[in-house]
Amino acid sequence: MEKTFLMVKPDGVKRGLVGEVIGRLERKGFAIEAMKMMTIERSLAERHYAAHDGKPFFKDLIDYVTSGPVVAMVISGRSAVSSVRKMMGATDPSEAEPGSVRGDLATDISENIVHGSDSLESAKREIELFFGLTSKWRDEPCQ
Ligand code: IDP
Ligand code: MG
Repeated sequence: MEKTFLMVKPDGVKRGLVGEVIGRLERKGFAIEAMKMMTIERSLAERHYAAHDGKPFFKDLIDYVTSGPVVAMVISGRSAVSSVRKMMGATDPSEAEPGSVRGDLATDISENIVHGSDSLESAKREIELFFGLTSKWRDEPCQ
């Protein structure tokens, strides 16, 4: 069993797609371990997306992801990290497979509804960033 971090980004919340995303995860068989709606501070957004610092779209990405509430979640299940990434679809919705969240519901490479951790290491880092190092997460390694 693995845990991963998933976030419905501001465009997904504004478009009323939180239930759609959660429904897909639940029907697949994943469990929601933790969930909260929040508006991200710039400093948290910059840490979360630190790997993209310096890229041409970085400022727009931070503006966008802090532009309204997000719904942040910890999802658990078998091969949750890679499986949730497949369910999200490719970053660019024009390349995302039909049947995926982005393939079915998005057209824009920047406003692409969801974020999901891309590795076990990212999942652990992102869960800690958004949900903190509570004793629960410290005692349960993220895999
Ligand atoms: P991911 O969300 O599929 O993991 P990343 O490459 O990690 O994709 O990029 C993070 C986010 O940055 C994307 O989901 C998207 O919102 C935005 N982004 C990525 N590449 C571009 C781009 O070329 N132009 C504009 N925004 C981008
Ligand atoms: Mg990424």
